Amino acid sequence: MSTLFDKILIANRGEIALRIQRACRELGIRTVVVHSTADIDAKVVKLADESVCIGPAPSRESYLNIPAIIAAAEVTDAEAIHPGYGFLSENADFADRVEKSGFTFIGPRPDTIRMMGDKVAAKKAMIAAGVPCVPGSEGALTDDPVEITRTARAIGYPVIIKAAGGGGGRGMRVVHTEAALISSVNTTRAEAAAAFNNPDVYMEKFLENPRHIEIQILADEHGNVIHLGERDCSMQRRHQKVLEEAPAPGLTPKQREKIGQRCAEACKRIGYRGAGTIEFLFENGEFYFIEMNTRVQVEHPVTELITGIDIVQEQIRIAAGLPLTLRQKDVVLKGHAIECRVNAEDPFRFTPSPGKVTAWHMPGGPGIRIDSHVYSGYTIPPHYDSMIGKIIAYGDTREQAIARMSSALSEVVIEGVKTNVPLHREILRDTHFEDGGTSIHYLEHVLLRDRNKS
Ligand code: MV4
Repeated sequence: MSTLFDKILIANRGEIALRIQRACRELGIRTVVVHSTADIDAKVVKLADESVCIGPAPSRESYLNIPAIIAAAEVTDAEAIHPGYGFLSENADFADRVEKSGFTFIGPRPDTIRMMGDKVAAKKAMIAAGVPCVPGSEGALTDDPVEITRTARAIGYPVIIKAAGGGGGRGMRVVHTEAALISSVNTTRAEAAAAFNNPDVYMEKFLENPRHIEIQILADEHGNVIHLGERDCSMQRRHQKVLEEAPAPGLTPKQREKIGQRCAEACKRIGYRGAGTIEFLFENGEFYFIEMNTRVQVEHPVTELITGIDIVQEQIRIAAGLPLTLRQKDVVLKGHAIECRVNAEDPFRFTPSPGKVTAWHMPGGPGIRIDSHVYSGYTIPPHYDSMIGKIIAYGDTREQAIARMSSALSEVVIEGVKTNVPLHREILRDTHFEDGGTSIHYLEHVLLRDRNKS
């Protein structure tokens, strides 16, 4: 019997459901897995102490079905619910319903989730807490074209208009000239009203060639907050991260310490609880806050490998009301880790490639971690996202991590579906990636453009 929880319900699927289940097993906690009809043959279901089918394949009717998930927790007598990432993980109303139904939500307080979901409110909170932000409008834009024009002139073009209800690249528009300003604001506003049921938009200076660097935070209910350093997630395509690494190439210990402490201090001030990630754009040596994610992230393993901290176990301990297992001075970053997200997709056209995996051979050896729910003979359903696993390489140095990842990628055999493994092999032998520090536009605008040349 665990001193934490006896039983946790995992409200997710795929590799993260398995990751959470492994954390539970190590802590001596039984797991209830909820799944759709499309996931009956999932590995996590086979390995679960109990499982409950909560609906048909479409997410809306299963993994997003709040009453069905609460009912599953009730009938199985689970004590806590882990939402993973995506699906209901950043749904404040779900967190509310979980707690009001008498279960523990493994994540931040519902009000914190709600605040961070409103990007205008999140930015205000971060400014108040001393986190550096992108220069921009003071809160949401008014309806006054004269005032909007004045704001844009003060910031200087190009500017970017973002929806308060957006995030992750949804609901934003870059404006290069005053002539285009008001119509762009109006269009973004209309789209925001339709997509997020919130017409609020705000304005920022558009940073042309930044990197995406994010800080991992852990906060307990006793006022202890620590940061676990940063991850560089700049290698992305259409707002989908492809490869992440920690630490960020070229960041100095001084820079890391400064931004990390600012983030931890901010989380203490806002009374943050659980694991969280503060996302920044990084340009010319400066950090600019853009968003905070109130969930465990796909790329959390790279931080786990360089810190030795199990982030999912910490989430569970925090939710049980226990203090953090470490103080900031005990957090030591050691070595380098790189994660390649493996997607079932056409490596050139990027179209999804679901279906039966007829052969599945994953690499191993020193410094290689595989987080995947796939097995030989598994059928990847077409209803969910195309990520089928992650290959994570650790080394004493970035060079060693790259060498191990390159070697690992050469061992991979996946048959029956197309995957983006060829893309990862290209990235790993790219000289600019080898140098480190490429911007958020590098993969799309340079590497993929040049792919068929030379
Ligand atoms: C920006 C930006 C440039 N300047 N904000 C896209 C996702 C959302 N999290 C914020 N995003 C951006 N905000 C300013 N003021 C460029 C992006 C952006 C981006 C950010 C992170 C990772 C990939 C990106 C790809 C395109 C644009």
